[in-house]
Amino acid sequence: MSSCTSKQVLEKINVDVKRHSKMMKAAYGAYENLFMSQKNRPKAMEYFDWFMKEFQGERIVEIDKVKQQGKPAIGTFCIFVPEEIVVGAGGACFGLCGGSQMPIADAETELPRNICPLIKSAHGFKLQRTCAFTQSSDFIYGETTCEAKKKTWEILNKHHKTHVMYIPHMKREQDLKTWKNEVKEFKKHIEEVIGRDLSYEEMVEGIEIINRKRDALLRLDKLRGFNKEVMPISGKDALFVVQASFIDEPVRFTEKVNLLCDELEERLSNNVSVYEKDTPRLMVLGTPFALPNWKLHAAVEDSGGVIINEESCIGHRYYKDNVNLENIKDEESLMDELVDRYSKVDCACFTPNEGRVEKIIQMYKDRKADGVIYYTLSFCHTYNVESFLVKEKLAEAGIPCLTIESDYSAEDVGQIKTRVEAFLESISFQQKAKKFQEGL
Ligand code: BJ8
Repeated sequence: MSSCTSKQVLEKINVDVKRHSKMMKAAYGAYENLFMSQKNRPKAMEYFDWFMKEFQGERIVEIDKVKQQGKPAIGTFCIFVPEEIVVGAGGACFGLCGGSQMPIADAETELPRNICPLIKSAHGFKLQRTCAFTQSSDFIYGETTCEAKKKTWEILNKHHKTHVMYIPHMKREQDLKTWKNEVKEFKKHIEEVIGRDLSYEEMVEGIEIINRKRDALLRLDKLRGFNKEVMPISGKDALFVVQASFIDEPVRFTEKVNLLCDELEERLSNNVSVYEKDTPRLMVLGTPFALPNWKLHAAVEDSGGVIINEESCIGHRYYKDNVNLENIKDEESLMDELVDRYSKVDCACFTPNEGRVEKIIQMYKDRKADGVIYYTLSFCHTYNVESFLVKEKLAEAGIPCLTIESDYSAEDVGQIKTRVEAFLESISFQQKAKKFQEGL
């Protein structure tokens, strides 16, 4: 597909093409600096390098074709929206832009300054018309997970058709019943776009496609972080793959991730590591890393550490559970299994959110990690408050933890790097002291 065609599509969906092209140049420049300068990258990352260049170009042309066939294109901000239903209808379900500082000043003309940067960034992208995914959406599906989000949808709806899914904040029986009705309503909205009922078989197919995508991501997660001596891929590259999972075509994406995993398996058996054997291996816990938020990963990996897992919605929380197809025999049981799968998401919007801490400790043990960073986007109250309970348990388990609260601006880059360096130094010191003691 020629770039001229991409441009025509961008114009058709009313993207501010000039501003969009400036933004994409800046984003791609940052990607070249941070990603393509890395040494010894897996060859299979070439596809993802191409995707970074084309996700707002050829991918948008692809989505436009989907729409021309009368199939849905749905924009989301949260992993609670059941993408299986959209994919079952032959449509495209994608996460909207929300990881850049660039549109925030525009967003602050309508939103308060002191709310989470993810929401402001996403809203600003709409005001500027610089996210081709937002512009492609038949409608946006918001949810009631946090205060700032649910109020923003009322304002966003003035600019772009926005439906809101009610996500309960508890997981009692009555909450799950309400949730099931919300999933059914979501299906109705998709049927309105396609102008017919969605069949049971189509929904099963959607589930199969997305299950396979999550399986591939889980495979990558294990290959990336379970070996203490060999790190076959950098944390930055693995993060980008997960970020791409929210916008790429799922069947092709799954195939490319599995090819990458094949290569990583080979690297593991041949001891090909991108970092030295004693590099401190960290897990990151907390809020999502929307594309192109690479700030923390860059700080860690430029300071001599490596990130081996994100306990985040752009990460393990997204792909850890699949829909159980074995229990599905009709549409009602299919809806039950969807709700069952989605209610396993341990977002801090739930109270209580039991199980998250135990899961984190288990993940830490499985990976034999050396420390964790509890990362919260500024003004995300749920994750910020919940960090107290998580850190308490981590301390009991003797797990080193650094807390970082940040936004998308460049202002605190130096400060974060200094704190990360000090954290990595203290981990290395403890490791050396342990080895010395063991040698005595
Ligand atoms: S399931 S984490 S994607 S809500 S927008 S809650 S960072 S203040 S994104 Fe999330 Fe769904 Fe939960 Fe995951 Fe905080 Fe910001 Fe709100 Fe946020």
